[in-house]
Amino acid sequence: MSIITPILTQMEQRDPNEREFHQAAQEVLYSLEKVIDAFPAIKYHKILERMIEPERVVSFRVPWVDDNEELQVNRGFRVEMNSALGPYKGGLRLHASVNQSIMKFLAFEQVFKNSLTGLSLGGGKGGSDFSPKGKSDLEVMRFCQSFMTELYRHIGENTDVPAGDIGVGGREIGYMFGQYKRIKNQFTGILTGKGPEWGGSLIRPEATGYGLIYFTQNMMETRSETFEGKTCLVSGSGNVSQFTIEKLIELGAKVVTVSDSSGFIYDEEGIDTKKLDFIMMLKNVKRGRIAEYEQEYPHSTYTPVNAARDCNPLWDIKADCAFPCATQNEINEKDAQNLIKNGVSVVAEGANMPTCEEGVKLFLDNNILYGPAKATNAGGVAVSGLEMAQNSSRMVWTRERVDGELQNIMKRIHTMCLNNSEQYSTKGNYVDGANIAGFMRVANAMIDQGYV
Ligand code: NDP
Ligand code: 2IT
Repeated sequence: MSIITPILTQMEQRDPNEREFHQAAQEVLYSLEKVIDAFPAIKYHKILERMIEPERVVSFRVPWVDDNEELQVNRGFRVEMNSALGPYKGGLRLHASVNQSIMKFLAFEQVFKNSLTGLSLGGGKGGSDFSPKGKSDLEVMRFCQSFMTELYRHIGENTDVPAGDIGVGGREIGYMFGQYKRIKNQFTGILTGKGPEWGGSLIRPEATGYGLIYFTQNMMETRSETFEGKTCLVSGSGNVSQFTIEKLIELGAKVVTVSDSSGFIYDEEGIDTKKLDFIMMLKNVKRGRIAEYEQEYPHSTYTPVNAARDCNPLWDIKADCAFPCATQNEINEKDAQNLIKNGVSVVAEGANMPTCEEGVKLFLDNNILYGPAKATNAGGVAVSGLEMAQNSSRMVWTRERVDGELQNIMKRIHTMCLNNSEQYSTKGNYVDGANIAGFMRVANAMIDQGYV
């Protein structure tokens, strides 16, 4: 019997309701099965058993008062997964779906992603089931202040450094930073994604989307391909999607879709920079719905989400490349089949774990250039690491310097994934490559640091 079988069984028995966490852990453990025999220390030091158990999970009450002067109570989390490589690092998600399983899956993925960046970053994730959608600025501020009034005691520039994720952008980071500073009377880099005038790094807002495309360029180079003239599908319309689209336009690709949780836009003519400006204004300033794009550009079509459908029609549009940038499990098995049937040759993930297990298998079996999230979207946290470096040295780096570092980091991650896939699995299986490369660095650090 494989050594991972009892580990997975115990994990499922301990927390039977944590479906997303099981999905993330299973994928990594199946990849590691291929290296366990070559590294007996993994078994001896119980590295796998320790890695799937968070170092700490904090769950707390977040009371706040809405605009009708009614008290609301949400649940806050911080999962501090692994600190072998550095302070816990990872985003905060504010979305109605947030629960412990989603927090643990995201924190688990973050450990390997952060390891791949080559920086000194442990892994963590946090958030709340509070949804900023439809809330006033003051409601969001009161929520963020209450959230930080508990979170502040668990974080610190050398302990745990949160950042943004779904529902957390510059506005939320600002309110949380202000509350931390007020409680502690300290101006320190305890969050990344800050405003550029008060400690934020240039290029941090762009970093995840840009990094995704830099990584994909590296993958495409292995087949002597470029983005010029390629038709691309992008889902989501938030931070990651916006800068993915911006970079794709710059490289001569044609992006024909964009979406939010209510539906998607198909623009056959392609989204140009002017249309992207409209999307950014709509989503970041007006905080409106993507359906409004159709009113502004009537040649496009809007398709609302239909929960009764067994697949998402966005993924059934003929294209060369697909970039899921919204949320977990947004590509199911049928969606993956549709993408393959329509001739997609590149799938690279901006969102965390956007493809279900069966979809991942289909992409690998069909020779798709498939870039898994923990490698492809690592540019965001990598520039967060650069923000931490700037904060501790009290320096501000230029856009060109940060962008150059980001490109180098994405190139290095690509090379590492490719080399590890060739050495331990099949060359070009970036799933095994990313899981094994990310794992080895953390495992070695855990062995060096003893049984903690
Ligand atoms: P944003 O909140 O800026 O945007 C999220 C987008 O995804 C919105 O368009 C949102 O639509 C849509 N969305 C969210 N939840 C769902 C859902 N359940 N079904 C359909 N659509 C949904 O978040 P980000 O762009 O920052 O994050 C997107 C993804 O990228 C997430 O998976 C995140 O974990 C990942 N990521 C983010 C990084 C970052 O630096 N921000 C770094 C690495 C990964 P709506 O407006 O209707 O909610
Ligand atoms: O999933 C992610 O990597 C993020 N949300 C960014 C984390 C960070 O610390 O910048």
